[in-house]
Order: sequence, then structure tokens, then C-alpha cells
Amino acid sequence: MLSILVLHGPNLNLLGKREPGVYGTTTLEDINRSLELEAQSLQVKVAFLQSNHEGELVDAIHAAIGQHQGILINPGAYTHTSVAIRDAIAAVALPTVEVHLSNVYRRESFRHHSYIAPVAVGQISGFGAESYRLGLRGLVKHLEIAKDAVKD
Ligand code: CA2
Repeated sequence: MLSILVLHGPNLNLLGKREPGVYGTTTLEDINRSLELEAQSLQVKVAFLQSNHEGELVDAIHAAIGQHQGILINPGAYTHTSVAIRDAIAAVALPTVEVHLSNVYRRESFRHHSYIAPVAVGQISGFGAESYRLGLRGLVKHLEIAKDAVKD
């Protein structure tokens, strides 16, 4: 069975607890629960990690080799700063989908650039918690198509 590593970057542990006007009232636990349900219906496994530390996210990406077939990541603010996370994703060469709760292109210009997007299969931004579910579906579809292409 395909296994997907779900990574949540810095401050996302505060979801639903702080700034509900910007990020809504849904908690990270709610998001993980909804991904768990979506994963069941897609017949894949999901594993979750939230970290406020760049190096810990890099370590988790490295450790995904041989354990997971794809990565779903909301890199949080590291989206706009982290060459290290981008290099880790490129190095492990696991298909990765980048997701954002907010539409980063409607926000400050410093959020318009992503270091992760060029090494991702795709990016979903602006649908709140639904961005994660859409991202998981897109990633699993991508992996299934890639698997079928190997068989042909
Ligand atoms: O829209 C997204 O998902 C972001 O990745 C969220 C990041 C932000 O830096 C990115 O530009 C876009 C920030 C996550 C902060 O989460 C909080 C949640 C509740 C209260 C405060 C922060």
C-alpha cells in the first residue's frame, strides 16, 4: 500500500488556537483526521509530523526514503526561505505536493515566491483545510499514474 508522509511546518501547531481571523478555527488535529479519512478512501497510508525546526523537517524528508512513496508538505514560512528543505526534497526525489491554507498570491509579496514549488509535482493554495485533501488526492493520482507507467 502506498504511504504518504504529511509534513506541517512552523507555527501550524497553533492552527485553530490563534489568529482565527486569518487561519480559521480548524485545528491541525482536525486536518490530520480529515486526511486520515481521505487516505482510507484512497486506500493509502498517511504518517504525520509537525515541526517548528527546519533541520527536523530536513531529517524527516531524508528518513522518508524507503518508508514513504510521496510527501505532502505545508512548509509554512519556510516556503519562502528554505533552500535546505528544497534541496532535501530534490535529493530524496520523492514526488512532493506543496499545500497552503491561504492563497499566498493574495498576500504580501514576500509570500509570492516559493523555494519548494520548482521541486514539487504541484502546489495548492487558498482552500483552507481543503487544500490538504486536494493535495493528497493529486499526489496519490500522480503516484498511481507513475506506477502504471512502469508496468506498461
Ligand atoms: O497559507 C499557508 O498555509 C502558509 O503556509 C501558512 C504560513 C505562512 O507563513 C505561509 O506564507 C502560508 C504560516 C503558518 C502560521 O500558522 C498560524 C496558525 C495560527 C496562528 C498563527 C499562525
